[in-house]
Formats: sequence, structure tokens, C-alpha cells
Amino acid sequence: MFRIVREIAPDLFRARTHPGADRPRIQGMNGKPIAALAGIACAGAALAAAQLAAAAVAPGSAPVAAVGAAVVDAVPEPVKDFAIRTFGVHDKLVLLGTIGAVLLVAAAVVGVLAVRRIAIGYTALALLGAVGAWAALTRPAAGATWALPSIAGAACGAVVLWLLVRRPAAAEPPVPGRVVDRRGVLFALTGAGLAGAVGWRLGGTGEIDAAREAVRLPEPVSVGPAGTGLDVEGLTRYLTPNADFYRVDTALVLPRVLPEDYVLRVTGRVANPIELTFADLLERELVEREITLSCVSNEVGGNLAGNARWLGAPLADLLAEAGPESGADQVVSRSADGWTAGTPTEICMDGRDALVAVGMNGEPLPLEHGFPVRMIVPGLYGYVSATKWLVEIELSSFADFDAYWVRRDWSAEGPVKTFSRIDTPKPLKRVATGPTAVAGVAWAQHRGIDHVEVRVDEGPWNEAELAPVIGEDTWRQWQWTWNAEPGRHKLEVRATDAEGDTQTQERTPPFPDGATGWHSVVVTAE
Ligand SMILES: Nc1nc2c(c(=O)[nH]1)N[C@H]1C(S)=C(S)[C@@H](COP(=O)(O)O)O[C@H]1N2
Ligand SMILES: [Mo]
Repeated sequence: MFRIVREIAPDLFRARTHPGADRPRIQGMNGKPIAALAGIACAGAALAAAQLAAAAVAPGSAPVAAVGAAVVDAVPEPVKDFAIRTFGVHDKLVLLGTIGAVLLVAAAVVGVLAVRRIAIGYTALALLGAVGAWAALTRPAAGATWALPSIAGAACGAVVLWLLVRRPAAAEPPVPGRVVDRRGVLFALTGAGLAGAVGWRLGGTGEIDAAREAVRLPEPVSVGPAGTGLDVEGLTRYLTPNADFYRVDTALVLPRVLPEDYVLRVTGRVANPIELTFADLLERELVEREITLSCVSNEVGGNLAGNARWLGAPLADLLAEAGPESGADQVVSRSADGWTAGTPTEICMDGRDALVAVGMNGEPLPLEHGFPVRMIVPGLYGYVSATKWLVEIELSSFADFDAYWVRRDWSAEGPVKTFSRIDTPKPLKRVATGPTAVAGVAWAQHRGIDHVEVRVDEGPWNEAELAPVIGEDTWRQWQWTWNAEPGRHKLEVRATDAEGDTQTQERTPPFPDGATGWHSVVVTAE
């Protein structure tokens, strides 16, 4: 860093104080930092120009976003698993950060090489453009224009390279290679930063946020019962506020689907294909239901689950109108960015509250939870049912089509497994001796929770008190008062669903159809 500052500083502060000071320096060992910076400036200009172009084309067409999305789709299961386990909900940030760091280092190296052989610089930019364009074009939602941001970016980077790294003038001492225009590098870096910021802002969520604000949801024709919760400190709330609702998806850039452009197509093996606009959807008879959604990737003790009031059109009615052909046993739901889930047709139509949802806890769906339309099917993990940014429902068969995660070897069927979790006390916490609240949540959507038991130090099981039940599709809070004695103790929980099946103790990881095992915490009472 200091070397870089020292390299640039003379031009900045002393450029005009002595004759010849504004003549670019000859490249040598000393010139590497500035050459590296020139490389970074070219890459920066390329990415900034691409970002600007992507604001006009589609945010997902920007090269970094497209390459990132291609990486997300391509990473093998164990790597993805590791990333989620290690970085959790920050996995996307880590991926973008890694791509940024790789680009930064590569740009610096190319900068140094390009000063010796300019062709290396142009080649690297062409490569950047080609890889970006290829990644963008192969996105499921891409159109032909998606290549433009990468191409425009590479072209802009090439112009900046041509301006910054030039042949020495005749008056200058002959050197091998080229000289770098130092002040130009600073200008280019600043310009790229500004242009990138503008592109980022233009391609941001402003327009879609405003469109969401403008949506007025109609009153439901039928409102399901409202659950109440237990009030225990440290216990998960019965209803999860939208801002706290877990988020899991493959989208590096959130799909932006404007309600005015929205069309839902019911296609495939149906007698009557259907097309609905967002307004059509709101005119249908909407119902509101409390349903708990959970993720197959949730580990024992994990919190990839939430409970919300969903407003939506019954999916079964829509399917009945379309008329599935016999043998069309899979409902493939597709998002605006090409992600797919496959749900058994029978489950969608068996009378449960499968919804084409437009509202979440009294608001239009938040952008990250699928605005303007998503699917919710009680009893199934999200990856086989809860398609966000839903644009198509295609009747197919399990024999004919594998959805996104099924192609990556997750189970084609994803009924939720019974799950229970201790929310309080927290692991390794010190608690006072005497009566202590042990509490948490348990879920077995669409079967319902029948009872929850807690035990201490592998002693006898104790029956926990359950929050009042409103139906089988939501989680249930539970609590048990423990008379804590001094020392270190292990608390364990297990739930039994309404079909009488108790959670198995056997610990299995989430892959391929959901984790099993009892959650336990170790605490010290004193
Ligand atoms: N379009 C799209 N929808 C998706 C996904 C996705 O990657 N893309 N992930 C699914 C998974 S795995 C889960 S668990 C739920 C999570 O929904 P949430 O983010 O609203 O909690 O969304 C589902 N819907
Ligand atoms: Mo999930």
C-alpha cells in the first residue's frame, strides 16, 4: 500500500514543481505497483461499464452476477454444503467477495504483464468479456441482449487500457515495454468507481420497491384461525416477522418482476392452459392461512424455518381449471430466474392449503421472499414446493422432469420430517438453580405435533406444555419447567407427530431429504 502511495504521490502533489516531473516514469521493478493499479483500473472500468449496461438490460446480466450465478449452479453438492454450513446466510456475500478478490488479483497481475506485452491485457479483457457473456447467455432467464453488458464492459476496459498504457514517446529514454499514465490510472479508478456506483444504483431495487409499495392486497374471502403463542423469554415467536424470516435461494441478484408485467402460465399436460396477470390473480377468491415453511437444509437445532400468514389463491382450484392430464403426476413450478421445484400433483390437490401466494403477514411478499407471487404447500420442504418469483406452473411427470435440486441428487419427494428445537436456555449458558424455563418450537407440518418431551442427563422423559393448536400446518411452541440442580447438564428434546411417530434419535445430515436426530443443549446451573 505504501509503495503504491509513494508511486502515485509525486504525480499528485509534486507533478508541476520540477521540470519533467509529469513525464511518466519508466517501468522497472519500481513500476510494478502502478502497472498493477493500471490493470485494476481497466478491470474496474470494464465492470463499471458492464454494470451500467446491465442496469438497462437486466441486473442478472452483469458479468459478476452472471458468473456468480453460474458458479452457484455448478458447485458440487459437498462444496455447497460446506459453504452453507460455514457461512450460513452469508454464503452469497462470500461468493461475490471471492469473485471480487480473484478478479482484483488477476487484474493486478495482468496489469504488470500488459506493460511488457500489451496484447496480454487485451486478451485478458476479451476473455473477461467472453466468460461474462457466456455465463449471462446460459442463465435460464437470459435473452440475447444479456451478452451486451459483458461485451460493452470488455470494450470499455480495452479503451481504458489503450489510454493508460502507451508506448514511450520519442523524447523518453527507450525502455522495453510501455509506460503507464499515472494520473490516468487515478482518473480511471475514480471514474470506474463512480460509474459502477451509478450502475449499481440504477440496477437497484428502487423501481420494484415502489411497485411493491403501490400494491393493494384485497381482503381474503376466508381467514384461517390465528394461533396464539406462549410467552417465554428467549422462545421463538409464534409468527415470524417478515424481516426475521429465514431466506434460502440460489438468487445472487433478486429477480425483479413488476406486477404490471406479471403473467402466471399454467402449462404442460393440461386440457386448458391458463394465463393470469397479477390483477387476475388478485381478483380470484383469496384465502389467508398460517403455514410454517422450513428448509431441507436445516440442521438439527437450526433455524431455517418460519411461520407466517400467507394470503393466496388456492392452487388446487387453479389446477382443476387447467385440468391435468392423467399421468401428469408432477407440478413443476418455475421462477423468473429459471429455478424449478417439483411437487406431487396429488398433494397439491388433496385438500390442503396449497397456495399461489401474494401476501405475507398482511403485506405484499417481500422481494426476497418472492414478490410478486410464490407458492406455499404445507407439509413439504421449500425446495420441492415454495417457488418464489413464480411465473410458470407446468404439469409434467416425475419420470419426465427433474427439478433444480433433484438434478443435484436431493430427493424428488420432500415431506417435512418432524423436528423439535430448544430455544432457551441457549447452549453452554449458565442458569440459576431452581425452576428454569426450557422452551422451544416443534413442527411436523400437515401432520401436526401431538406431544413434545424433554429429558435431563438422559433421565426419564418429561411431557412439555404445548401452545394451543390451531391446525396441523404450523409449528407449536412448547415449554417445560426444569428444577435445575447445581452442575453441568444435558437437555434433550423430541417430538411426536399426530400420526404417533416420534422423532428418531439417529443423527443424519440434511442431504438428501432432511436431517434427523434429537436436539440437545448443555448448560451449567449454579
Ligand atoms: N425461485 C426460487 N424459489 C425458491 C428457492 C430458490 O432457490 N429459488 N429456494 C427454495 C427453498 S430451498 C426454500 S427452503 C424456500 C425458502 O423460502 P424463503 O426464502 O422465503 O424462506 O424457498 C424455496 N423457493
Ligand atoms: Mo430449502
